[in-house]
Amino acid sequence: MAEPDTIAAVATPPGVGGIGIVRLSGPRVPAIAQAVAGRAIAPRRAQLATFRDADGTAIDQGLALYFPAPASYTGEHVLELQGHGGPVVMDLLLARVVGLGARLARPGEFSERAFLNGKLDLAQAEAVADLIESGSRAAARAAMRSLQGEFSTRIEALSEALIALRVHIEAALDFADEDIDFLGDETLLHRSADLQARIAACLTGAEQGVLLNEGMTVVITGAPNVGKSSLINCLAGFEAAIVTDVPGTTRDVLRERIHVRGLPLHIVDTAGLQETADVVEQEGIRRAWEQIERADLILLVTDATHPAGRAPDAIQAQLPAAVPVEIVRNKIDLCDEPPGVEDNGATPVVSISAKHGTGVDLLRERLLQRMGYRHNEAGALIARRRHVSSLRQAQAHLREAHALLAARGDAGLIAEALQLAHRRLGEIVGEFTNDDLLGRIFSTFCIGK
Ligand SMILES: Nc1nc2c(ncn2[C@@H]2O[C@H](COP(=O)(O)OP(=O)(O)O)[C@@H](O)[C@H]2O)c(=O)[nH]1
Ligand SMILES: [Mg+2]
Repeated sequence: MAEPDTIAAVATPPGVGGIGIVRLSGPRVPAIAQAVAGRAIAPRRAQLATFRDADGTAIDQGLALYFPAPASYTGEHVLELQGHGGPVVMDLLLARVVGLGARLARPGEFSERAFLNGKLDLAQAEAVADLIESGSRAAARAAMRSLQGEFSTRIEALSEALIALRVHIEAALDFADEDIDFLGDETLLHRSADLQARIAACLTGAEQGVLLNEGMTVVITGAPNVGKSSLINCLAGFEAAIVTDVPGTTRDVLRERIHVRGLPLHIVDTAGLQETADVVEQEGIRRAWEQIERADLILLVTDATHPAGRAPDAIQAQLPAAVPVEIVRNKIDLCDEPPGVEDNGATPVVSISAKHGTGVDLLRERLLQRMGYRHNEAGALIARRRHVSSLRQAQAHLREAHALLAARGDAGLIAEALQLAHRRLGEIVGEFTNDDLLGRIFSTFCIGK
């Protein structure tokens, strides 16, 4: 393999700050350090240095930190030049190291190298990005646990149990001619059942992790003037949307990211659904339908002062069957009703007043319940849709293997199903992953990470 090139990036966010860091990784690091600082930098010690341009002019004065391979984040020689955090200084310093043979790093390239050099597995590398981007304390803590390897350890334990089972089944294949009934062993069925239960538990955990990571999308819909925009304002805690008593005020789609007990939620306000001749409003309603199709949950707002709740039935009949709906009876202050939840069979109804904030806590609780979120934050791990999908596929293969085993099916087919399940688990930690997927994962990271 060709020697890897040396990459460089500004690792601190763009803009002005007390400190700005140019980070490098690769074989040329010692030579570049020597040229920029005018002397060799001792490993793992902060050293004050003047960073100089090619003609000897001082660019900045700061700290140089050198981590020789393999004891570094990427596993290669790593250098951090910590200067003053101004965009011009950082640009000059970056241009200088590029002049010395480094090239600009792609997003996530440092972490990609850490993964390729075995410093982190794929789930941990993803947790690095999730930690940086975490939008809540709960998500940050969960990402940290995944980064420390808790999620990967669970996956690896599952893989090992799978391998043990495979070894046993494959022995049955090898000794097929002899009179030993390998597959008739009852413990095999127990082990496979146990494995299924463990994958199911891991899947539940991962689904929770995705919720923590990405949240769910809640779309507010209903007839005009029922208080949809008042509701998004109330949940967001500020005047995000314009509220008037003119029907058809909201024409565009408005999105707010909010937190309910540390869980991210994307709340979407939309134009009221009604027949209209106004072309702008028509477009708003078309967009509202687009959002409704993509929602994880629909809040159908109705006006409590209207006897029939202002035609929610007509709207409800048109909503996609696959998306769960919660009816929000708003404006209860006008009919002197108390807030409350009715959840008996059909679509649940929450009665609130968005204008006065009454009953909104009840609604928040409902949202958490609807997300299927359990309050066991202490054990939560961060996860991505990719992990959930791999776990589901592994589960399906395992189920197939179990059914074959129970039916004393063909050992070759059982072994194959187990092998496929094993591969799916391996994808999570990056044991079997193609370059395309790696490229897609790391390209979403920030530059310098
Ligand atoms: N009394 C009362 N008025 C409300 C309530 N919620 C909204 N409104 C009023 O109803 C009108 C329409 O509200 P808006 O949020 O713009 O409704 P939208 O068209 O569904 O977005 C405004 O005049 C609001 O002040 C409520 O809970 N109680
Ligand atoms: Mg509105």
